[in-house]
Amino acid sequence: MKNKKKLPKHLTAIAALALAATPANAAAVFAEVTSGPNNPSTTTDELAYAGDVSSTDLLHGINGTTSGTAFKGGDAANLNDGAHGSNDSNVAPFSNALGESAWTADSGSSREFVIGTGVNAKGYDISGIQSIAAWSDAGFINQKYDIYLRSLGGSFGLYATVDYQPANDTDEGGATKVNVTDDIGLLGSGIDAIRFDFLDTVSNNFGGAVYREIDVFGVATVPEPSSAALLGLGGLALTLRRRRG
Ligand SMILES: [Ca+2]
Ligand SMILES: [Ca+2]
Repeated sequence: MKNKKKLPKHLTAIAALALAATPANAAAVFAEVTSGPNNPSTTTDELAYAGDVSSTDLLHGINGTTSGTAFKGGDAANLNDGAHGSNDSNVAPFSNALGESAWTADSGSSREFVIGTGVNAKGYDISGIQSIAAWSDAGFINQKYDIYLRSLGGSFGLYATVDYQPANDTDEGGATKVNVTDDIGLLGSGIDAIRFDFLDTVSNNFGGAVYREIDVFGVATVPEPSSAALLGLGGLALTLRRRRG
């Protein structure tokens, strides 16, 4: 009887390496800052993070879709239009600043973005999310929302909940910024859509929060390493056949 080839051991070794490379404790990391909260807030407070808004992130130019409770005011499209908008400084009329904002309902508003399959038809690697809220009062700078990620060909799954509420509910304002990253480097890979479900905050019950922008950062997912491993196995099999020949 011929000696059996060693290929199964190579397969076992590759599988073991793959398992060893799989991180065990992926977790969201939140970096949260505020200007204020103050009563009254100042123009400096409200525009503190205006320069951080991105117009080159994955959501830029994408039409979002609202579901659940309608936004309270402004325009939900302002979540990803690449612009922060002006301050309202607690001075009427507020219409200019509100027209440049996305004011969520007290709870239950959702906004979904389909970012697509990307240049490699594999979806996107998501490396970070940034959300900025700013308003002069009523605690409308308090941020609380669920982040849902959808894998290409899959369904939405809850990634993490942002919950940053430094202002009290009636009179404080300013600005807040939350940056979400992951301790293993990516929030998700092969992602083709993202959804934000806005949750109830301690803000005035007249509304939830006044968001100026939500940015999603990442790049198109590249073909999986397993493809390269398969190519390597193919080369090994070819070598074995040549040896036999
Ligand atoms: Ca905006
Ligand atoms: Ca943006």
